Amino acid sequence: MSKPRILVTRRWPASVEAALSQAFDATLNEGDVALDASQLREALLSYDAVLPTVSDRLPAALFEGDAVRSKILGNFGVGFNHIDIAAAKSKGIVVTNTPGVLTDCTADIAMLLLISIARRGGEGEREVRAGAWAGWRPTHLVGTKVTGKTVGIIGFGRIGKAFAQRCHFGFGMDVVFYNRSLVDPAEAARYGARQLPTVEDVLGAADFVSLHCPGGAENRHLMNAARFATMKPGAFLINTARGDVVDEAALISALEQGTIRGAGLDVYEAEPHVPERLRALDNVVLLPHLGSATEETRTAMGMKVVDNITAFFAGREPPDRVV
Ligand code: 8YV
Repeated sequence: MSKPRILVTRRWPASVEAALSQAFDATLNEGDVALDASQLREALLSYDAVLPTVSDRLPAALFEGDAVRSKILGNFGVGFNHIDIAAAKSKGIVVTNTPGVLTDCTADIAMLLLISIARRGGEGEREVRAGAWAGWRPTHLVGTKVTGKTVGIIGFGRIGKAFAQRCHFGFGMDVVFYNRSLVDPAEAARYGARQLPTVEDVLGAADFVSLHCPGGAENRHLMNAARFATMKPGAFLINTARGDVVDEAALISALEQGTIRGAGLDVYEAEPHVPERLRALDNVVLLPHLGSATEETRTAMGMKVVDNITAFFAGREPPDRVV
């Protein structure tokens, strides 16, 4: 029997690409250039499986017609809001993701952003690199103390919990969170956290608000102008979830006008585009979607995709099926 034809849309860790090439008739993206909509459409028509990343947008239009050949999308990542899940489902296409393996590294990046923005790490680094450091003085780049402050988490899933644990047990912070379903208080306490009833309650209590909910229609612009206005004066926003959870234009205005004090961002509404007005601000730390970017995690993510599509083509249930 011939091996299933699969398309890997970007370069993946070498060990994962080797495993895929051994088990499948794999086409690798040697140049690592993001595919455009027509290339992705072509891929769905000609491959048994497409293995997309967050850089591949797969809206409903790409699934239209009867000619789609792909039976599974093995998404490289836990978030899958770049794929129109309803359209995939209507075509009987299975979608899998990679939960669990990127929890710690993404929580670490949220922590990095929290500390950097509070302690003005980005500004300091830029100053030293520019050769502009004029020497130590008591009033130079004075930031905000983290210990003892309140962090408010929106979305208490795996990553939200791992972040809560770091904030409370590692940095002595008070942790409150909003989650759409009720979390057992004993479970929340294991992560050093306490649930509040509404997003507004969390925003009103927190010195740092960190987003850990999924992207997509349900949470689109959850953070908007009205919600920035309910944040504590001098509070900070951290986003390692998805860019569309934040109304970026409203965030920029809130930062420019001092409604909030600063933001640490790893994700943006139209990646890789980062608005110039945002880049012009000093009170932001901006990372290029690094949440899961460690050798260990990217390899583990890839191996999860291998497991998922291997199970699928062997007629077994893929372990991480989302559709
Ligand atoms: C991944 C992420 O790197 O897994 C996710 O949801 O946001 C990132 O950590 C990205 O999705 C890769 O496709």
